[in-house]
Amino acid sequence: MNKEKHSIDKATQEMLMQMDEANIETAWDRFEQQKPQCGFGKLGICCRNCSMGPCRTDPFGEGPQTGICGATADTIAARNLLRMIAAGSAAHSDHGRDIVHTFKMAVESDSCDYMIKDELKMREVAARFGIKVENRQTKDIAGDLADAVSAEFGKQDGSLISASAYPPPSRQKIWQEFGVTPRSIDREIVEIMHRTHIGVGSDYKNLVKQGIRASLSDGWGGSLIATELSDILFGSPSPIRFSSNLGVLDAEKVNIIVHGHEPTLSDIIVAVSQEPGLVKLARDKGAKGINIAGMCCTANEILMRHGVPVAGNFLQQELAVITGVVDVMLVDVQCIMPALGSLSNCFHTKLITTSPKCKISEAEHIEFHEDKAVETARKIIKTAIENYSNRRGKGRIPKLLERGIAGFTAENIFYHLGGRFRASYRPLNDNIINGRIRGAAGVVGCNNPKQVHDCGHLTMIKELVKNNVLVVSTGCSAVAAAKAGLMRPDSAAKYCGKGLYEVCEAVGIPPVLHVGSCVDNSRILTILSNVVAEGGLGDDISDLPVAGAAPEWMSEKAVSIGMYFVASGVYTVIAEPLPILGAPNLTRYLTDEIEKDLGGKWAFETDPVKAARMMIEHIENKRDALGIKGTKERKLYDMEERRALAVD
Ligand code: SF4
Ligand code: MSK
Repeated sequence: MNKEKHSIDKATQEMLMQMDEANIETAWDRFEQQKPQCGFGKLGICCRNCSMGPCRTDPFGEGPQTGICGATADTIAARNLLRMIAAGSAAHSDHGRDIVHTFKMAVESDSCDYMIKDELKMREVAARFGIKVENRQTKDIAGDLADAVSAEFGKQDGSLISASAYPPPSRQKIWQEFGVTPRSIDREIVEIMHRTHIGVGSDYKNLVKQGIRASLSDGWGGSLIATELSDILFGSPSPIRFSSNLGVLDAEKVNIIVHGHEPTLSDIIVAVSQEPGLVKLARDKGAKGINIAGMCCTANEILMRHGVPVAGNFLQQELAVITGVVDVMLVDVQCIMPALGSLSNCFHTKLITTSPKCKISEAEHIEFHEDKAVETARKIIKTAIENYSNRRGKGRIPKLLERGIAGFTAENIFYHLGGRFRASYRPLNDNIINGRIRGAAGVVGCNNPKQVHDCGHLTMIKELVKNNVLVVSTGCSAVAAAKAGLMRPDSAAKYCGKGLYEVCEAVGIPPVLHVGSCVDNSRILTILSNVVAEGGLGDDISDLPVAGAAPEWMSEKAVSIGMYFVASGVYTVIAEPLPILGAPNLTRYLTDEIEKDLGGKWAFETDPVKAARMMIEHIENKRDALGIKGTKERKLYDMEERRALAVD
């Protein structure tokens, strides 16, 4: 096996060799079995939205140019794209809804296992949602906030409060004039399903508008609510040390991997795993303790708040089981490969599903209910402890892990960039204006066996920081960066250009800032809004020298994320093209003309160095438009010059 062809992560390569020797198939093997993949599907020009079909159009212009109902390639591809956005937006927003339910329960019940951990943030968020906070009890404010955020999902009139409370006014005006201000979270998703039904709209631009509106209801709505309420309920993150990669598994301890996306169960699992009674039980069974590690975005949630080690990103989930030391793989929702079911049956690992939304036939199901959170967590941990003695041998854990710092948020960046007594985005804006930092890039998203695992993320990030672009990262991209040491502050000396290095060195931050899970892309939106509000870099997000990228994306959530970044004014480059290339007008619109409407646009580039250079070129063009093209050295005044300074 040419393992380098699959991954640049050494731990992954080591495990792939083991899987090959043991003749166990992985996502990479199944990807090979799928080749050649369907060309019509890739181009987005097959439709099965009614039973007259399935239909397809001929991209070479020789065969049919419409489906049976007359839908053109542009219509078909636009409808398919919208349905991807609906699914992605639904996944994020349903996650948000579950957090709202837990928050409501915490507010209403005195005997609940959850409580408000960040009261200050609760008051700030409540004020943003227009709730009176002065001279009121926490419980009363929280009750009003729970009602307000709950209503965002299903309200029938008006528009999302968060979409007018968080983005810059200029951005809100653009959305209003273009007619894409999100109205309510569920409504936009439902309307996508309506509009893409046979015989509703066929104008691709009008269809895309609804995709934009639904994506905005995700980024500035459902995802934002998930982030804000998670901080309130589980505590706002602050910079925290952590370790990452499969080497965080411990052969001598009971290992539980929490995998998926939501923090509600995993946060409790972390707390309960430290109960002396359970630790003693593990010791009685011959283990040295209980080791919790994360996978995918559940990992990012508990890493950001508790420093829980991360075992890996999306393409490493199967590899973790094959180490033979995972006693329980505990999953909630999203990004969980069905293959884990049959795979864990080949090992002693117990795969436990917990959500009624996500059952896997070969898995044990222990349903999680927030009102019995601690009780359920104890049961799951006991199951893992019992299973420890079923291990077959010592297992094989790659001795590879890396350390770093995570836990950056829109709020605490204030302190790191401004110093404890000068909490402000001013130093960040000043360093962008003076050119030490050329701009910022959000590098986010998944892994995809179409790309060499982690290679797209790391190659792009290294090219960006070398050119003095500060990187913020979420999801599996953040895990890739962490495993490669890019979240160590000392990595700035190795990878950054001079200006960015000086800033990282002075402030003590790594060149890649981990800002959380997939729903926490909303933190990036808030950071961009704060940078605009600080002043000096234009009036709108589209004026900023910033860009976004998802170099190894695979999930429908990534399509929604990309669309809300584009619709917020951000140039967004992805590797695998959106499945629209068979629709020439739609492709031209999304990769070019949409910029006139919304200030952002899509680009597709599989070469991560080329993609990074496209982002850097965009950043430099934005600097040019702002009149800050060059680099200004910091001016040090002597006493005479200081006296000469005019004081108003
Ligand atoms: Fe074919 Fe139109 Fe039906 Fe799609 S909606 S399957 S293009 S007839
Ligand atoms: S987990 S959506 S593979 S980033 Fe958020 Fe990773 Fe993508 Fe899932």
